[in-house]
Amino acid sequence: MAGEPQADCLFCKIVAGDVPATLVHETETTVAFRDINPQAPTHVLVIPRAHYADAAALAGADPAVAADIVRAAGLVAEQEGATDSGYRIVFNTGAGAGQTVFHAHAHVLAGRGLNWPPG
Ligand code: IU
Repeated sequence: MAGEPQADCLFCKIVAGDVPATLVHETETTVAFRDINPQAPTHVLVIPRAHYADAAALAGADPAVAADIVRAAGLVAEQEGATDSGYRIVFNTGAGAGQTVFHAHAHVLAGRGLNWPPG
C-alpha cells in the first residue's frame, strides 16, 4: 500500500531504527540524517517516514508531508548555520538524474560554494 514501509528499503530501515544513521532533526512525519558520503561540509538527507519512491510521488500522495520535508530542510539549514550563506535543496528524481535510493529524500547541501548549473 502507498506509504507503507518496504522491507528492502534502506531508508525505511533508518526510519525504523534498524540501520544506524546520524540523526540531526526529527518531526512526526520526517527524519533528517547526515549523508554517509558527504558532498559538502553540510550534507543532510531529509526523508518522509512514509515510503514513496520519489518526491513527486510523495507530493502527489501527501502534499502536506512534501511541505514538511521542505520546512524541515530549512530548519536543518538554520541548525547548521547556513541560513545567511545559502544552501541548496536537491531532489534527484529518477536514475538518469542520479537517484540511487528510491525512498523520497531531499539533499540539504551547504558550507561551500555551490555552482550553477549543477553537474
Ligand atoms: P540519491 O539522490 O538517491 O543519489 O541519494 C542517495 C544518498 O543516500 C546518497 O547521497 C548516498 O550517499 C546516501 N546514502 C546514505 O546516506 N546512507 C546509505 O547507507 C546509503 C546511501 I546505501
